[in-house]
Amino acid sequence: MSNIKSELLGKIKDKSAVVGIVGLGYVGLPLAVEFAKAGYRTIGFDVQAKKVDAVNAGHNYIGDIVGDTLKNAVEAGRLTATSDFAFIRKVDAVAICVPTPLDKYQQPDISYVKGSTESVAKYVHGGMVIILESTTYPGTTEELLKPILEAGGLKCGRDFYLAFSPERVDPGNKQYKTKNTPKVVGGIGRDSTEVAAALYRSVLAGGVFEVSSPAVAEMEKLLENTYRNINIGLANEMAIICHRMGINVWEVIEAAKTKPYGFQAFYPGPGLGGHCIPLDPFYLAWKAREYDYHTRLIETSGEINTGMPEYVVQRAMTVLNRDKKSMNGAKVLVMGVAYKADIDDYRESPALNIVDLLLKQGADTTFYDPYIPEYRHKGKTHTGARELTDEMLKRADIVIICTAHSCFDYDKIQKLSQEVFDTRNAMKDVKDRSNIELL
Ligand code: SAJ
Repeated sequence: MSNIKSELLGKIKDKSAVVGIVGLGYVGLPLAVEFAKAGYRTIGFDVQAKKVDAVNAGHNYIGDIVGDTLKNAVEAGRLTATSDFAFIRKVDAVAICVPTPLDKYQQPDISYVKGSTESVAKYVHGGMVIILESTTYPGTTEELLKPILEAGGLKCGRDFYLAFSPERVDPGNKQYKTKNTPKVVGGIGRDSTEVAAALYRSVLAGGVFEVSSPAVAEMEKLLENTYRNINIGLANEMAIICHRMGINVWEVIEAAKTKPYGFQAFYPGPGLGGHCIPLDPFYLAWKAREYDYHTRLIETSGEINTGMPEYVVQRAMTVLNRDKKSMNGAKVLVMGVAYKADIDDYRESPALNIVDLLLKQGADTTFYDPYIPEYRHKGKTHTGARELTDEMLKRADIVIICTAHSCFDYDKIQKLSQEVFDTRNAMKDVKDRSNIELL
């Protein structure tokens, strides 16, 4: 066994390894806390001073981190944060957990990955293992990270190890958290895989699944999320077809769910939000073009999903039309702008596009979301109602449910509203259906 491998495995075994986590967001900070809790000296790196200061003050800002775990780790001196990458000199293992958004042309923006890797490369030293966790196109670790880290003369596999291990954080998920979610790891060479897997096994309880290369690990994460994107697209297309046929798509899905094998239920909605599902498949589509392959299924599903806000507004206009009202000048109340229920995240939320489309149609539009009092979208700030009053429900010509927050009183919404357009089947338990239109 090479001496750097045995040394690293030894430091993992006795927890004397110093662990660095680059990017202290919803992926990096919970991971840093897990390493600190496991007994490792952990250094968090972030370019945002406010995040660094918050961590060093023991102030938690990530919902998935419960209780005082962050504060305890900081007070025990096992977790500190910094913006100074020179501390990489002290680090034996580093995980890079930075965003991988799309740019305005729907192209992958890996500037954060590139920038972080360059910052690490400035201080990379022999005996390190470096792991990328950010969701990205297959080939990123080998084609982008490896050359940057070797630029100073070190050799991957001889002087340091390099692997990819996709983050699988599902914000707000009460059952699966960083600690107990299975982890996939693929390194450049067997030793990289083994060392990276040993590091995660020493902290995580969900099991570590080793694959033969970083590209396999990069691709499996894209399969996970493309699978969701396309199945949600199918559910949305079924909703459109069922509506035309006068069939209740929600009843159809409940019936299909009775099949105990070979079917997983996905549900229609106002569109696709979040920082993963709408974006990740386009990392794959983009890379596939380099191999002269056009990912038709992903593109079509993307068209269906991104077309849902327009479809929702069309359907709302039909409801108003039935009441001999025009959308122009109608009072519309949008309930919920978060991209999914019971969280305060509105990234890529379809509700934002629905509000814009309603405003464009001249509707007198307000929104109410207890988790999101205001949001910025396309350079504009939208401020929601501070609270939901009976008056607001009564005066609205139509109430559109965009997010099925569990804190909403759906019986009351039905009782007081003139019309409700429920795009989430959130009102499924409401008995009186007389003024409820379902997507
Ligand atoms: N959505 C539907 N119909 C569905 C499911 C979701 O319209 O049947 C919508 C949601 O309302 C939301 C969007 O799709 O707007 C994405 O929802 P999501 O449930 O996929 O939640 P995300 O975006 O938080 O996805 C994360 C992902 N986690 C990671 O990438 C690490 C994804 O892999 C998880 O499978 C997903 O959480 C999860 O299962 O909750």
